[in-house]
Amino acid sequence: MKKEALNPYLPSWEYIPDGEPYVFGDRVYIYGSHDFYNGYVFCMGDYVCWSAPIDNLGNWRYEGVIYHKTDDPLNREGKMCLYAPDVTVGPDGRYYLYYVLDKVSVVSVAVCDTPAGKYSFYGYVHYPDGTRLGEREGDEPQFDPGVLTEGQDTWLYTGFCGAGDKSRTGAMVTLLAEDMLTVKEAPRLVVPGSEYSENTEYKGHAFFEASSIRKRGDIYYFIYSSQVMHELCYATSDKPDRDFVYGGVIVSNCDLHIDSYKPANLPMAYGANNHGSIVEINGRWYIFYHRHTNGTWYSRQGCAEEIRFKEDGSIPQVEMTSCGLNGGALAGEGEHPAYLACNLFTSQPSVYVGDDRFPKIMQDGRDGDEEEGYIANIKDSATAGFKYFRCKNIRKCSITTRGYADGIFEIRTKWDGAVMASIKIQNSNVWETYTADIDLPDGIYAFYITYVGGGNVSLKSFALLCD
Ligand code: FUB
Repeated sequence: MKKEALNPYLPSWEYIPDGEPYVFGDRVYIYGSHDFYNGYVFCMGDYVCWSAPIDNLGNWRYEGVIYHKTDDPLNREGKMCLYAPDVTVGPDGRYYLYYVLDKVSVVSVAVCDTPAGKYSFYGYVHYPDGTRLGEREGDEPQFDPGVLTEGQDTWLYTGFCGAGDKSRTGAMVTLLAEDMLTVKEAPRLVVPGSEYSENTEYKGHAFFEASSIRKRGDIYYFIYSSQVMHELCYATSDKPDRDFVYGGVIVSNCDLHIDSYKPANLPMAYGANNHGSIVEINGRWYIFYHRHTNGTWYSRQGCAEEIRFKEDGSIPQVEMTSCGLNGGALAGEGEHPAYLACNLFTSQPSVYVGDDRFPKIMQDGRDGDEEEGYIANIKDSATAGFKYFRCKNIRKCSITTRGYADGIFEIRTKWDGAVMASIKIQNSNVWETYTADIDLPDGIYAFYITYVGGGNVSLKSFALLCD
C-alpha cells in the first residue's frame, strides 16, 4: 500500500546520516554512515542499508547490516569508526563500497554482487607501486570518498579542509583504473578549501567535506558541504576532473539563506555538519541531507527534499520540510508525530546544535529501541514548525504533552503569524492530550507550535480534527 513519505524518511529511531541515494532497478537505496541514538562520537555503528520502491517513497525496507567495521583489516579490534561511504557499480557490474575509517587517511573498498548484500573487504586504493593513496609524500589525507564510474573509469573525489590548515588545498579527484583500486591519474584539485578560496567564486562557500558526484545529462554536479558545514553546495563542469564552477547552496540544515517565509539570515533549526547528494527517482529530482537530533552532533537522521533545475542547470535552494519525498503536502487530518518538526527554535536564534537550553528531538530507551521520537526540553518561546499539510474541514486541534510545565501552546500557520488556537497544558507524568477549537479555511498550511509558560515540557504529537 502507498504510504506517505515523511522527513526523516526512515523510522524515527534510525540514525543514518551522510546518505548517498542511488536507484538500482526499481528501488532507491540509501548508503550512509550509522550514528547511534545518544552516541558520544560520530558513526558508532556498522553500515546498514535501507531501500524503498521508486514509486512508494514512504515505504522503506531495512536491508540489514551490509558491512561490519571490523571487516576492514586495519580495524579488526573495531576501535575506528566507518565514516561516510559511497557506492558505485564497477565495469564488472559489481557494487563497490568506498569509505575511510576515522583515524586513517586511506580509502578502503569493499565489494558485493548485489546492491544491499553483505559486502566483503576488497582492498585499499593505491598507486601502481603499491603505495596507498593518502600515504605518498605530498598526498592530502583521504576523507569522505564520492565515486562515479563511467565505462572503465572511476572518478574518486575526496578531501577535508579545516579552517586554518594550509596543508589541505581542497576537494581532489583521482582517476582509478578498471580494477577499482589502482590510481590511473594522480589527484588534482577540483574545489578549493577555505584557505585557498579568498579570491575565488567559492569564497564563503569553500569546500569543507562530504564530496559527492552525480551526472545529469552532460553536466557533472559536485556536491559538498561548505566551510559553514550546514550547507550542501554544488559546483558544475562538463568534465569530471576540472573547470568546476560554483553553483550555490542546495539545502542548509538550519534553512539559512531561505527568505520565502522568514528573513534569510534567521536559522530555523539546529544545524551542524551536512552531507548528502542529489538523485533522480521516477522522473523527479531530490536532495538527500541530514538533520541533527538529541541536542548533539552525533545522532543524525536522513531527510530529503524535492529540487528543480532551472533551464541553465542551476538548482535553487530548497527549504526544509516534513514531507520532502511525498510529492506534495501531507494529509492534514489525523495525528502527526512531533519528530516531524522541520523547524525548531526559540527566541534566541542559533545556527548550530549543542546548547542544552534548546528544544531537541529525542526518543525514549536506548539506541535500537523502536521508540517513536518526540520533542523534549521545550521551554518558554520554544517553537516547532511542521510543513506542509492539506487541510479540509479542520475544526479542532490537539496536542499531546508530558512533563513539569504549566503554560499555553499557541498554534500558528506562520512562524510570526496570528495565533489560530491556544491550548492550556498542565503538569503531567504521562502523555496527556489537550484539545481546542481552530478556525481553518480549507487549504495547505504550515503549523508552528510555540510554548509560552514556565517549566520544561515534551511534545509527542499534534492532531488536526474535523467536526
Ligand atoms: O559522519 C562522519 C563525518 O561527518 C562524515 O564523514 C562527514 O561528512 C560528516 O558528515
